[in-house]
Amino acid sequence: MEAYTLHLAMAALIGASTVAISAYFLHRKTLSHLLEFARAVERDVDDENLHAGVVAVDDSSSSPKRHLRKHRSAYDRRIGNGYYRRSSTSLPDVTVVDSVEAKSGHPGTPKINILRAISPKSPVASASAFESVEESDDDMVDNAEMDTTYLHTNGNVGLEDKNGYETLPDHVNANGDMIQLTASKSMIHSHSISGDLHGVQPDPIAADILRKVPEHETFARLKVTPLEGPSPDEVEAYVIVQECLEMRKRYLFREAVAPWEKEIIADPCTPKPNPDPFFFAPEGKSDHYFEMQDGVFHVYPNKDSKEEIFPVADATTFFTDLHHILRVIAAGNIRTLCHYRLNLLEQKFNLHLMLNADREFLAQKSAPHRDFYNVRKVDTHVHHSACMNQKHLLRFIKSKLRKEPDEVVIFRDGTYLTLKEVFESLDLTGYDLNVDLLDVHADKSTFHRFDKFNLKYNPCGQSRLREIFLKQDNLIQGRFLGELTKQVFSDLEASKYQMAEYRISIYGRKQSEWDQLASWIVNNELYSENVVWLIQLPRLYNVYKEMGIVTSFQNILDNIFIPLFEVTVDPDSHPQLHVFLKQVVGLDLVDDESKPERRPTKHMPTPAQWTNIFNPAFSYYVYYCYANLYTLNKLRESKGMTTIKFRPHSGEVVDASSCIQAGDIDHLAATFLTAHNIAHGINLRKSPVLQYLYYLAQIGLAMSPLSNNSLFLDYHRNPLPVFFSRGLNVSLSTDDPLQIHLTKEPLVEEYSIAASVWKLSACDLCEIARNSVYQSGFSHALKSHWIGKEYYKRGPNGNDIHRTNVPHIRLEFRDTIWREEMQQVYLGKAIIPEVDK
Ligand SMILES: *[C@@H]1O[C@H](CO)[C@@H](O)[C@H](O)[C@H]1NC(C)=O
Ligand SMILES: CC(=O)N[C@H]1CO[C@H](CO)[C@@H](O)[C@@H]1O
Ligand SMILES: [Zn+2]
Repeated sequence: MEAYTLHLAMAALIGASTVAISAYFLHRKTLSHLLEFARAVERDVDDENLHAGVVAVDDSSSSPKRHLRKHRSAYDRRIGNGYYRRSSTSLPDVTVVDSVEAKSGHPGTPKINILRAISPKSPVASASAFESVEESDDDMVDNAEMDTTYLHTNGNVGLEDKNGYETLPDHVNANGDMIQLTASKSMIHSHSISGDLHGVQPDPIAADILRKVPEHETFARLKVTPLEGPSPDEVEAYVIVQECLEMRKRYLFREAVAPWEKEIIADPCTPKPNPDPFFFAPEGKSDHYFEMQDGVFHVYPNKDSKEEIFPVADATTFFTDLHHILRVIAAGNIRTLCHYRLNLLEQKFNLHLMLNADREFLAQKSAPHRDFYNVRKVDTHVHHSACMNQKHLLRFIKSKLRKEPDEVVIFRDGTYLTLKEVFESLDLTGYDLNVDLLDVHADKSTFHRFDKFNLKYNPCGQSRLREIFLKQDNLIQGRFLGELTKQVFSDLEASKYQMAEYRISIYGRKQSEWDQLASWIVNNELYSENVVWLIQLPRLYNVYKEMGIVTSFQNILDNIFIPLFEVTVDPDSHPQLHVFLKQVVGLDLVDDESKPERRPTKHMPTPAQWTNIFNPAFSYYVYYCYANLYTLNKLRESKGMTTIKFRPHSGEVVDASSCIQAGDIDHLAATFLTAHNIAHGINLRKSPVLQYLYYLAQIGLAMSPLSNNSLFLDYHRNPLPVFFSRGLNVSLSTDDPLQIHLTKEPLVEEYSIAASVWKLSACDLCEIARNSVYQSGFSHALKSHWIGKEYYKRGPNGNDIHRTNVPHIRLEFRDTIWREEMQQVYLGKAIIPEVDK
């Protein structure tokens, strides 16, 4: 402290010396004998103290002196030269003077002498001392300081002075004490608007906002402490909830080595785009041997080994666990408890908003550059066959009809037809075509009618146009769809901040589907830094069975998984597929969830035994896809390849009859155990227990309120805003832009409507956008770049407001509440690692 005071004193000393030239003239009389003294002092002070002075001025903003000077200089400049002396009267160099006094122990004369005495000594030298601090406007400050010193130490100003400072009020000159008083006031004031006011005069409010360090945001924290611990009944219920969470942990596939441990990203500047995404280098075959047993592939290190290396829970265990979860979900006391906890979560969020919404808003303002428009958002759920908007499709059809009328595009009724002939056969010209005629939009007639909705995939109600333009396995090898897709990609790239995960179908009718799809991707060079792929499997066993394409459910599993295991063991066997799989991040299950189905029992027929004409239940599909994918991922990971997450559609359909069947609840229970995240999940609103479990496990939900609007649920009844308030891990997605959206940026349309209907704030939108990046399957490097270097850490530690525009306040709130909730459920014994793996 003492050293600090000394620094300050020296700073004052040097500052004073610059301006003391004028004092020199004013106080010529006393100069000569003071000069001696000054020289004596200076000999001691000289070099090192000059440095000390520099340090003091350079010191942190905690030095009151610095604030004052800066503030003063700006103020002086503003009011103009003629007035600066007036302000100088209130300059609080008193502090400094006082400390000199205190130090020297001689109030009065000695310090005056020091200050004065230096004045004749080379002012150039002292000025240069200040230049080294890069304060160009210090001259004025120095003058001002001099004045104060002068006034303070000598109340009797000479007549010549009075003339010089005509504007000074008399009493100021007359009374040093009074000046001192003013000075301390101004000190307080200047503290409040302290800051870096170099050069320009910024708007004080904007400056105040921008200067705030987001990490140090303060906000009203909620501390809700129940008076007493949970009752024995509640403890029992919590233990059951714990068991469910632990069960999910046993099932879920997670990388043994997390991506951020594998690949350390020191500098998350824009990752370089992959120059050659379709490059294939032969990698050779590994010894792994795989074999199908009861519907699940088992992997062995080699053909002779009997030791299975990636075991996964068997079907009986899964269905037993599923039944356990279903029983838990139905138990009355657990339902009541979860319902209560969920409501409490919602109210806590509301309270948080009431207390802190303004601060969140301020924090967002303080993040330079970022706003909702330039935070990254991923469309986490969109079907590739409907990824373009209808106007785009229409324009594309017209341009093809104009530019390539003679292209042979289809084989129908024994003849090959050119594009022109197709339109003639439909009795249409390019000019006739309009969006209404295209008729791909969902409307009232599709509400609750999935069959009709799928008809809408056919432009003009014509499966011919669909086959030509929206299929990849047609006469032109999907060239048109490829071109259309590329246009969609370049629109995305132009938007820069929007990404998409397109879901594209594999049906499981034949094994060659994978190679066809991969070669379509590779031959059309469908690659974009803004896009990754998901594979969707339509649950259509019964249809294929009826058509005689398959004999048992096992056929479908073989068709889907054999090529995947082959290419993983030996990439050279399907080079294009190997390259394509690097861009595939997830596996999805799709179909009409409103179809009635029978709840599986614990002992189900194996897939090979499943030869009847009925479609297996959703959870049956889920188990076999999950189990094979789990084994596949383990194998891929062990070989350093990318993995494919299980991300099915689930809990989508709201159907009156399903209340009785509770089939949709089965879906959500099955995906609770097995899925990385799910699409939709709106039926969670019907089951408080599942909703609570999805909250605790923070399972991602990719919700599409507009899409479900046209199909199953009115927009205003969509549970998204409630889920969001409660802290479920939700993102917004478009699902089917071709049928649903009207603008060129369907994802922004989705956000925009959600924002206006549900009054979501900019902070809410940015939080949802951030969630969408988490839920997506983009690479670790891209995620680091998009949402922050340490994004994988929990809560505010993982946030970078400069990238996400989400205030720490919000994430700290979410994290605190979630931790409290986990402790509640685990009865204070939850172990929550810093990093979620
Ligand atoms: C949200 O879900 C995704 C997976 O879908 C997960 O990676 C992410 O960590 C979750 N968010 C939180 C806050 O746990
Ligand atoms: C429409 C809907 O309910 N949302 C889901 C919502 O509906 C569409 C229809 O495909 C589904 O495809 C979505 O998956
Ligand atoms: Zn969908």
